[in-house]
Amino acid sequence: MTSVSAEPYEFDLDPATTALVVIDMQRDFLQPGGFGELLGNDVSLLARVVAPLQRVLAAARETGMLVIHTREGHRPDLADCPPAKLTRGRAETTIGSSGPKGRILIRGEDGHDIVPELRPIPGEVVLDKPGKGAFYATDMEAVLRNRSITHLVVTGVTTEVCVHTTVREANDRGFECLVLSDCCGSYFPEFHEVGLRMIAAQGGIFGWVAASEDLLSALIPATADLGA
Ligand code: TIU
Repeated sequence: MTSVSAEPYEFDLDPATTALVVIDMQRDFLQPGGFGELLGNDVSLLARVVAPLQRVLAAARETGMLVIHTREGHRPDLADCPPAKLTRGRAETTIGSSGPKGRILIRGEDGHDIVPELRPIPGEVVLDKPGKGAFYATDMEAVLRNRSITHLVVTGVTTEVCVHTTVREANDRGFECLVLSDCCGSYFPEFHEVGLRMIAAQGGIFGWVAASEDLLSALIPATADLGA
């Protein structure tokens, strides 16, 4: 068992029953010409998440933690895309439209895939989701229960949208969630800050929040044990 210094108090985890969840680190959200930019956002704001997340991903791989990468997107025929999601924003260019990285938010297209710096390796779970939460219309819960996972370290983008929705879904299903503040990002810095505060407030109403350094310093002894 490893104890991570966190808000509102320490988060105890066992790497064997913990999954690192990396949410939607896709070109469509992080690079120009994708869904994030289509929504009117400055996508460069998310770049700061990549380097700390690379370090956490390396530590999770080292300690043998289950790693789950999610991708938000839809079938090429859009059969799984609610009309409400398609028409929201009244933009002419929308989900399924052609862009510089292929069709926007469509599975199999360049923009839908994970940025190269965080590319999944064999043995890691890549979970495609049509909504904002990782549990809605996916086999996320089955994947976690089959591996006896009870704790989640949640990272990715965006803090107040897909990260928050996933943490709320996980919390209601009984999973303990630690959100890493510098491994999540938003197009709205103020939403990021307040979104994190919302999670840890009220005694940890949805979970815990820590900086990646706090997780890494707690995992280092576990990493050393593996090599012993
Ligand atoms: N728009 C926005 O902030 N986010 C999304 O649409 N999806 C995710 O957060 N992945």
